[in-house]
Amino acid sequence: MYEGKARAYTNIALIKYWGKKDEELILPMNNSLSLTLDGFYTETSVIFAEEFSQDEFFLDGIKQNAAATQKVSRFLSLVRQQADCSLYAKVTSKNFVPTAAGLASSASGLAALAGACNEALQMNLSEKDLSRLARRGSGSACRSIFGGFVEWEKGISDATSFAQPIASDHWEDELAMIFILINDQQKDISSRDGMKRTVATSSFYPGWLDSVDEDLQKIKEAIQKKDFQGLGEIAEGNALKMHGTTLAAVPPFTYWSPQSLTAMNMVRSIRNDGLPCYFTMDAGPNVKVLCERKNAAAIVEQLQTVFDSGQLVTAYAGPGIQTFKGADK
Ligand code: FM0
Repeated sequence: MYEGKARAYTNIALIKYWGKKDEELILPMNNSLSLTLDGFYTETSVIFAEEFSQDEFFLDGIKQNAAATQKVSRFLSLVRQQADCSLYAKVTSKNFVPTAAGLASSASGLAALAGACNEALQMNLSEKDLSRLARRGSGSACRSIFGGFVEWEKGISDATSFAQPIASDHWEDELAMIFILINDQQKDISSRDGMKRTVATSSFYPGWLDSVDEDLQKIKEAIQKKDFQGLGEIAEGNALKMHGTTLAAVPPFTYWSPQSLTAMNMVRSIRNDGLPCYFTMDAGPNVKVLCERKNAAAIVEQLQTVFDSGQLVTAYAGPGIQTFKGADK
């Protein structure tokens, strides 16, 4: 029997990963850059044992169905191949999120699974190789191996596509991200399906690719200069461009709900009133507000005039993956 456990924190991209050039290897069309957060994380234990006759996946205490287990099982098969192991596994995951508002993230989930497997099977992967492995589970997971600001270099092959931390002199510790949790009843289009449809059909997608390298360059300069306005402007603009591409997909779609627009407008108005803050959004209606730590409480207070306090969660920069011996049973 081989067992291991890992905890990985979620990350939010300031320059988005949007589109794959290789679906199987999960090689992205563009580099992306994220901030790992302390607020939301996944703890995953894995046990490989002779006695198992199939892979099993438990999430927050509930045994998962075939579809959810298949994604995990596909990843486990990759690990088995790489570690030369033929045993089935039991995977037990717990998502630590402040509320049940659809914040469970594939980034923290697949990073934690990769870390737990690395520990259990004594694969002794370097952080770079662990990032490559996590990438195969979910692209954004490769960034959750590291804390703080992280860049995913798109690479040209499995060997060259991985994330790395960005030197920042700990500037991220002075920042915060406020989550505005928006629950609408709309059925979600997963990021995987959404980006695939966009790459295949959106006439705006080439425009995305044309400008993303420049955004990346500028945001890295802003990080070096600790220029919060620069960081926020680039991040907000980049998110809007990503979401713009979905409107020209065939069939078109959007992740925005009316409440997302309300939130975006509020961020602009709080900013115009003198408190610097900027928004970003991913493959869902939640809005994330990037601000300086010293202003977070005042911004939350403003947001509370429209949103319930239960919809507002403040997170700060978080650490890289942590691994533990043994497993939760
Ligand atoms: O995080 O198909 O990693 O850079 O969150 O599993 O590789 O779930 F929605 C925007 C994340 C995409 C931007 O995609 O996709 C970002 C997004 P997978 P992911």
